[in-house]
Amino acid sequence: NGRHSFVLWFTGLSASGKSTVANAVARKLFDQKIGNYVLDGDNIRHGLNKNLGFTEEDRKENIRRIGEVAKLFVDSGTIVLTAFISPFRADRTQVRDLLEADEFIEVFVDCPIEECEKRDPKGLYQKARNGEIKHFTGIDSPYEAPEQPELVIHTHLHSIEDCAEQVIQYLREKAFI
Ligand code: GGZ
Repeated sequence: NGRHSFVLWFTGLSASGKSTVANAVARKLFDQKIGNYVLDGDNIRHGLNKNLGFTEEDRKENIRRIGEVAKLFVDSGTIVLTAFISPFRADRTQVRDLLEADEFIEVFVDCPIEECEKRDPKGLYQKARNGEIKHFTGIDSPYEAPEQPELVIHTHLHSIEDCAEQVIQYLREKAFI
């Protein structure tokens, strides 16, 4: 496609649905023959960022590197979707500032922590509650919700399919796709 590429930056708590919605959006884009790539813990934290943990400093560095990688994707003309907690406002702003104004779309996956904790697909919330994991986001490490996200989606109120469609609708309305 001849259009400009951009970053869809999903942010939210662990188990809020970031990766799942990002991958559903990616599939919808592919169905329209729009090339894209999803960056998430599987391909970043296990590779490029495998030397980083979950201290504030490491998370900051995690997001900084992901921002730089996302920028490379945009420069190459590929739409990139990122799915990281990215709990600190300042770090997300830093990525926003790295890109042009129309290249960064912040998507807040706003799911109450009670619901995330109920889902607990990897048992991490339970471990955090037991003190087996320290600095867990939402338990003993902060999550700073976006103040002006381009888009807010609610995975506790709508299906993954509907959430993904809301993102696609936004992209169409704003002529991103
Ligand atoms: C938060 C943690 C932690 C701690 C391990 N706090 O549900 P998940 O498993 O698959 O998603 C979480 C993931 C968070 O990595 P990010 O790179 O997205 O975090 S950040 O943007 O803050 O750098 C969770 C797992 O890693 N995990 N320990 N202490 N999440």
